Amino acid sequence: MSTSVEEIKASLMAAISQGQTTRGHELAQQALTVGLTPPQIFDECIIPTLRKIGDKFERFEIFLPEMMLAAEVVQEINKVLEPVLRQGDSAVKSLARVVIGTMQGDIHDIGKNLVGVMLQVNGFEVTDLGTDVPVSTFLARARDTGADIIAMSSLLTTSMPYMKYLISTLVASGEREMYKVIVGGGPVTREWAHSIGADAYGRDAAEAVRVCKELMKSATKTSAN
Ligand code: B1M
Repeated sequence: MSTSVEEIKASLMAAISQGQTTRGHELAQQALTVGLTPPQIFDECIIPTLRKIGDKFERFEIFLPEMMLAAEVVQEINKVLEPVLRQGDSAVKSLARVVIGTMQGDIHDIGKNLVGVMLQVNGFEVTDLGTDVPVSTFLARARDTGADIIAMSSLLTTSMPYMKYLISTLVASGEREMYKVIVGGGPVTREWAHSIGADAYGRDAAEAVRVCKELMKSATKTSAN
């Protein structure tokens, strides 16, 4: 990879850390021009930088306003990346219907949005419920839309128990078999997913797409048997 690509990546990471929104927008455009793809920009620039910012926040080296500014830069960068991601949008939306959202009490949406867009691009019909979504809303919208998959994201450990609550509510109402359930987000692990009875876990957006495709294949096989 040429130096200029590395320079653009480094500058983009610095723009996020320093809360420079306009510069972030320009550098995202430059990154695309030199051939970086939106997933590469997320994986190699945005995610590692936000992780570092989170670590600094935890060590009280930076405070909430700085974390908010960094998130604003990423939202701006996303305005450049999302249309490019969507250029590959599958014309046929036939794989399955998904409702996705961030759990109650949690307003983190950068990762959830990325997962939602990647699912759409790969042929899923996605209803994005946004953030701070109560379990009752998740269930009502899953029923209304005839969803096949309920996709839950948590970035806060305090919002994770709502994932468990949603699944136990499905069990209690006799609806558990009607939906495949996938969970993900920073503090969520494969072990947690298993322990609450979810069908699947996605470590990142790419894995979420792969796993949702597998879930739908196994659902077809089961219903055919
Ligand atoms: Co918040 N925050 N934050 N924050 N924030 C974290 C999550 C934290 C880990 C930082 C830290 O202390 N190290 C910490 C949580 C600690 C904990 O719960 N144990 C934290 C905290 C404490 C808070 C506040 C409580 C701070 C305060 O007010 N004192 C507050 C809570 C607000 C609330 O939700 N009620 C808060 C607020 C904010 C901002 C508003 C400033 C902003 C969010 C802006 C926004 O999202 N619109 C923010 C940010 C930016 C972060 C960090 C720095 C970055 C998160 C992010 O977007 N990452 C974060 C630090 C960190 O994550 N290490 C932190 C990039 C994103 C692409 O990754 O979301 O993990 P992620 O998504 C990935 C995968 O996880 C996966 O795919 C994505 C792509 O690879 N994935 C799924 C996600 N969902 C999935 C679903 C799937 C499958 C895969 O299937 C359904």
